[in-house]
Amino acid sequence: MIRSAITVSLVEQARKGPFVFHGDLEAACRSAAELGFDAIELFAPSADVINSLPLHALLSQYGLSLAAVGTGAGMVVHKLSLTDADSSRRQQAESFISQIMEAGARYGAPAIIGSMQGRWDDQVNQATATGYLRDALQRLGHKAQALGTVLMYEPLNRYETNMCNTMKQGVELLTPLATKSVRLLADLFHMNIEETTIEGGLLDAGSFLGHVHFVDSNRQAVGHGHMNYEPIAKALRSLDYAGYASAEAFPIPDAVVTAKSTIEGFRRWLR
Ligand code: LER
Ligand code: MN
Repeated sequence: MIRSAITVSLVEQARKGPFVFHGDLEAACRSAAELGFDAIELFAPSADVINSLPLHALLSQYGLSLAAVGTGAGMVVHKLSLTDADSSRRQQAESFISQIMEAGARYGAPAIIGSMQGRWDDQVNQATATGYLRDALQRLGHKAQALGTVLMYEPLNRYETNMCNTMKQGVELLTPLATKSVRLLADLFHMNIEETTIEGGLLDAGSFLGHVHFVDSNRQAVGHGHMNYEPIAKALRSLDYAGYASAEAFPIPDAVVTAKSTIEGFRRWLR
């Protein structure tokens, strides 16, 4: 069974980012629970912040799970990436992710690597950057396994990375790893830009598929753009996908409308 989740950001620098709820964790949990979501996905400034939150109490009070924890603050706030030319910056990036992984694992939640994959450029060529990324994913994947969790790797559209843009490239990146604990995150917004068909991309991900960012073509809530969900739902069913469909959407016109449209879309297409 697919479970529903909705994003909450506590990162001041990501106020304008594609997260449904911003700033107030308790209000977000209350709304998510009232609307019937199974879980929240948390975007926090650091592991220390996650560890200082009354997360356990809020999740149990509102009957929610933690679907995943994002690591993008490492990039947004500190400009860290796993493919930086400077080895000490790469190390800092990996340690930032590692700590968020530990914080999430306390709640059974995997960490997500999206923007922290960085990009190749004049200073680090494609092969070198791919090697840096693969080595880091391998170490982090082993760590995830030791923590009893997995790590989600997210291909992004071409305007956000040049590492992996499609699910097929993601599979090629992950297949040589000695760990099976790194999975793919399929974000429908990025896939709408990069894949020949979104359902084809999901089938390419196949057994690597671990998490879905459930959103419309314009990064608004499901139903607010021109995405065709019927073949997407069919592809997810054919994969027996049983992870989260998490709303990573702009709160347009506001968080409550976005959350309501998402849960309606979730019930229509994925339940
Ligand atoms: C991260 O999940 C992602 O999809 C990024 O594009 C957000 O900016
Ligand atoms: Mn995403």
